[in-house]
Amino acid sequence: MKLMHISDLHIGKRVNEFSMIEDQRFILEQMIEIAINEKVDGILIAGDIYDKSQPSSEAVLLLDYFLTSLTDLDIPVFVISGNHDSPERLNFGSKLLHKNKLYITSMFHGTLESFELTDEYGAIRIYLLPFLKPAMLRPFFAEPIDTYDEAIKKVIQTTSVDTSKRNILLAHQFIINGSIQPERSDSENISVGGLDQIDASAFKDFDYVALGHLHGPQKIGRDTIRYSGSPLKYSFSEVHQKKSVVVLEIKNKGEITTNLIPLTPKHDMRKIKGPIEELIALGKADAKGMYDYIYATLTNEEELYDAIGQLRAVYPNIMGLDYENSKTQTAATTSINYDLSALSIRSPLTLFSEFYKMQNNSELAKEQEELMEDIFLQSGENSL
Ligand SMILES: [Mn+2]
Repeated sequence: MKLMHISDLHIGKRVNEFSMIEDQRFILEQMIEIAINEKVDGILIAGDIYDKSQPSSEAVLLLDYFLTSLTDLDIPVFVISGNHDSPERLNFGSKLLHKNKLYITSMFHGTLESFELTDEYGAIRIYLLPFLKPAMLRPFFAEPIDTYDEAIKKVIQTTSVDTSKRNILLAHQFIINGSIQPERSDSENISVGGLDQIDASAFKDFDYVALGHLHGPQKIGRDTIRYSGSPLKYSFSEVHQKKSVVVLEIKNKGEITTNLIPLTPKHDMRKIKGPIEELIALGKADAKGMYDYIYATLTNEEELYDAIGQLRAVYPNIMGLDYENSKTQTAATTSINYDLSALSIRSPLTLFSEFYKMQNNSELAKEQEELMEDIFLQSGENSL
C-alpha cells in the first residue's frame, strides 16, 4: 500500500501581506498530480489545514476543490486538525463525508478514532489524533494531566492498539527525540519553555507516524516518524528547505519505505544580497526569478533613495530589505564605555560626534560638524 503524507497547508495564509492563495492552488494541484502518478491508495493530512480558525471564503473554496478532486479519484483522505484550525468548524459534515472516504477528525472525544484500509497483506489501521492540549483531556480523565507529553501518552494508552497489525498515526504536535531538538522555522508557533514537547517514545506502537506542526521536512529519530513539512516556504527562515511530500510504501509489518517527492512552487522564496545596481541587473536578466518572493540585503555604503521602490520595479513580489555595510556591521558590536560622571563636562557637540561615530562607524564630516554647531548655538547652548 502506498500513502501520501502532507501537512501544514495553511490555506489562506498571507506572508508579509502577500496572499498565498494562488501559490497554494498551484502546489495543491501538484500534489494531486503526484497522488495520481504515484498511484497512492490514501492521503494523510496531518493538521493546519487552514491558517486561521475563521478561514476566508477563498480559502474554504480552495480546500473544497482539493478534497473534492482527491475523493473524485476515489482516494481515501484522512485529515486531522492542527493548532491553527478550529476543531468545530473543520468538523462540519465529517460523518456525512465518510461515505465519500473523507475522514476528518478534528474533535477529541476521549479515545483515538481509527479507520481501516486493507491490501494484500491484510489490514492497516489509521489512527487520527487531532491537535490536543492537556486541558482538553480534563473532561475524560479523573487524574490531573499537566504536560503535553503526559496527555499524548495517556490518550495512546487508553486506546488499545493491536500491535500485531500494521498501525499508522496522524498527529499534530511538537515531537522530540530524547535530547535532540528538531529544526524549527519562524512560521511555526513557538511555545515558550518547551512545554509542548512530546518524546517520540510515545509512538512505539505505530509503524508510521505522519506528523504535522514543524514546517521543515524531517524525521524524528527513526525514519518512520516524520514531519512532511509545509508545502510552501512560509517564512524567510525556510529559504534553504526543500519542500516535499512523503510517499510511504507499506508491505508486511515493519516493511516500510519512505520516499520524498520534491514540490516546485509557482514562486520561490529567497534572499538576495549585493549592491542595488547588481541586484537590479540580476533581476532583469531572470524573467522567471524576478517574480519570486524576495528579501534583499543591500551592501551599498550609503542610504539609497526609495530602495524598495527601485527594487519593486524589477522584483514585483519583494517582501523586505535591509542593509549590510560597514555601518550596520559595526553598529551592533561597538559600544562606548561612558564614564557617566564625565558626561556633564563634555560639550553637546562632542557627545553628538561620539554618538554619530557609534551609529555610523565614521567621523562627522566638516560641514556636518559646522551644521550641528549652528544648531546647538541656535538652541541656546553656549558651552561648545
Ligand atoms: Mn503549521
